[in-house]
Amino acid sequence: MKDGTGLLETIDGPDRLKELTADQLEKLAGEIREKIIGTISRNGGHLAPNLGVVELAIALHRVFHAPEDKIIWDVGHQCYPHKLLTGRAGEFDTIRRTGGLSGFTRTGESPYDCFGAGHAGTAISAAMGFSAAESLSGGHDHVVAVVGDGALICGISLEALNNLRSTCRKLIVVLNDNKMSISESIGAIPNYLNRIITGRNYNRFKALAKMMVHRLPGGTSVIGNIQNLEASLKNLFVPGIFFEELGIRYIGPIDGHKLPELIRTFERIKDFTRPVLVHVVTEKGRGCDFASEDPEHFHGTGAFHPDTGKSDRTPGDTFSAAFGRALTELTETDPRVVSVTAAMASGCGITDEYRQKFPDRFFDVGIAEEHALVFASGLAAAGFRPVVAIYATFAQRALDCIFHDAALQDLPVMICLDRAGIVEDGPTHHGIHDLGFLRSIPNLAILLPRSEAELQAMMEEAHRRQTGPVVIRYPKGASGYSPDDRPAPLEWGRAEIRRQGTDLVLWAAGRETKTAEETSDILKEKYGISAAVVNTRFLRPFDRETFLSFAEHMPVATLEDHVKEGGLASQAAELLAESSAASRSRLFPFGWSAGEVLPHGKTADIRQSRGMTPRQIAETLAESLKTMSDHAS
Ligand SMILES: Cc1ncc(C[n+]2csc(CCOP(=O)(O)OP(=O)(O)O)c2C)c(N)n1
Repeated sequence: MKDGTGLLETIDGPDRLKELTADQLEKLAGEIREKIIGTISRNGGHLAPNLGVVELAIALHRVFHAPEDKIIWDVGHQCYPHKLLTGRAGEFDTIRRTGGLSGFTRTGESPYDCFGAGHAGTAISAAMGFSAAESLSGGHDHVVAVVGDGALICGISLEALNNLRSTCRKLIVVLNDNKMSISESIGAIPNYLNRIITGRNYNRFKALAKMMVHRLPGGTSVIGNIQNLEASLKNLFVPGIFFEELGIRYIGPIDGHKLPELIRTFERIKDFTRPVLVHVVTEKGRGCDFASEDPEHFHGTGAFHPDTGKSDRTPGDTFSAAFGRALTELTETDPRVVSVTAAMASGCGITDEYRQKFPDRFFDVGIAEEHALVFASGLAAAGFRPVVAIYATFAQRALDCIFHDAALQDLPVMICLDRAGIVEDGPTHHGIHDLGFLRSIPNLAILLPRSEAELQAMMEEAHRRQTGPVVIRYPKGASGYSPDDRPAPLEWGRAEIRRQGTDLVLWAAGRETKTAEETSDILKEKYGISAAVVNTRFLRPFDRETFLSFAEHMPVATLEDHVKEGGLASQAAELLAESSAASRSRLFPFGWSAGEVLPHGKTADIRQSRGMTPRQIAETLAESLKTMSDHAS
């Protein structure tokens, strides 16, 4: 090591941190920030959350002894400094790339990732599991859960806090409070935390009282009385009384960028024999001007210029943007329309302008998917027309609410599922199981737009005729259809025949209609096979008539960006099984396999490696048709 430069390269594990001086630790923090900015500028990823926890990760790994001590990062999106400090600096350039490090904690990746994550609000419960296991097995290792202020308000986190004192003798919760979820944290608990941070009255009062008492003759003997007074005043305005009342010792707020203070605090509390919450105040995007100035944009980002934060990509149209446009139009034209999101406004295409224009009709309930769905159901029951914007994978949290509250009561809630299909972030974020869950729920219509324009048309139509709950699901990004490609008028429950064919029908879900059209082109050009293409449009109510009219005469291939089990392929198989077409038709399902945990990485790579490109699908189908005709002759 020369003059403290290149320190990061020498960090082969957290033990190395224990040898460094205070100055070296500060230097290391700078190097970690540089490494993260440089790497994420190329690979994309969660920038601002990670820049905010550099000192916190250093302090935790300096004081605790992972992997024996367990450090559990909620969501896991802020685990980059943790990865850099736990022997993964050498591979860090591969983060989020195909075959590279995951952008979240993942148990298979390292013993230091003791619990995998991706969805918010699980760290305290998981840490409680580790802590209870320590007690049961007579162990003495420490367990630390690091939770953001956004994730703290998740139902699971609050359920865990409620259960903490009665279940765990020892556990450390680090509350990483940067006042931000993806957007600003809102609600009573974030407000309360904010009051603790800004409310200096109590601290001032305490310091003043102590000073005055010491100056009094015999002052020290009065200290006992003052402490009694303090105990009663605590109930009025001590910071953290909320946690104290739950049986959790509250420490803080402390500056999350002052390493000595962090280290001192963790050293002091690590052997407490009751649950403790350390309230650490951090700045999202710390040390990078553009990220700290716009932490919402730089929460999760694609590639950018490392000096300016600017991106070369010209933003084209996307499904999310089309959703935002249709939502704006509906909100403008019908006073009953309101929108609800669970902390995903910007990702879902709900723009700042929309939020400013309709402040009373837009509800961001925080990371509370279950509440979002039941709240929307209440609004619908009261005569409003709620539109819920949520990512497909996070909607899984609210399945029972979709079933029990929206669907059983047949309420007009429009549930728009963004990021349905595979995404770069990996298994926790792929939206490829929703149809399997949703297709068995009564009263629920399920619509699958093939393009941005069709999404808008579906939202308008669903709103116009809506009597019960509707799910509209669409993927991240763009459809590939030109903006001039106008969808044919929608007929409720009817599929759209895109092109006729004589040898085979490619029956596609949503954007896979584009894949089917490209496949059909290749089949024609390369193999002389004439393939019809149908855009499903409605998975429920399903267009049985059109489906069977094709299946009576030709084999069917289903294409979906979803696992084959439970989605379109299952729908097709069920229909064939109950109709006479089954004896004549063959089904070739194309989609993901529920038996495999799909990795992270470029979606194009995932498609390619699983035979899901148009060229590969065409080749598979051509071979299958040939085998069929060989058997027949
Ligand atoms: C169940 C669930 N809903 C939504 C998300 C999307 N999401 C990822 S990070 C995040 C914000 C988390 O805020 P906080 O816990 O305060 O952490 P910070 O990013 O501020 O460090 C959200 C909403 C998620 N991961 N899981």
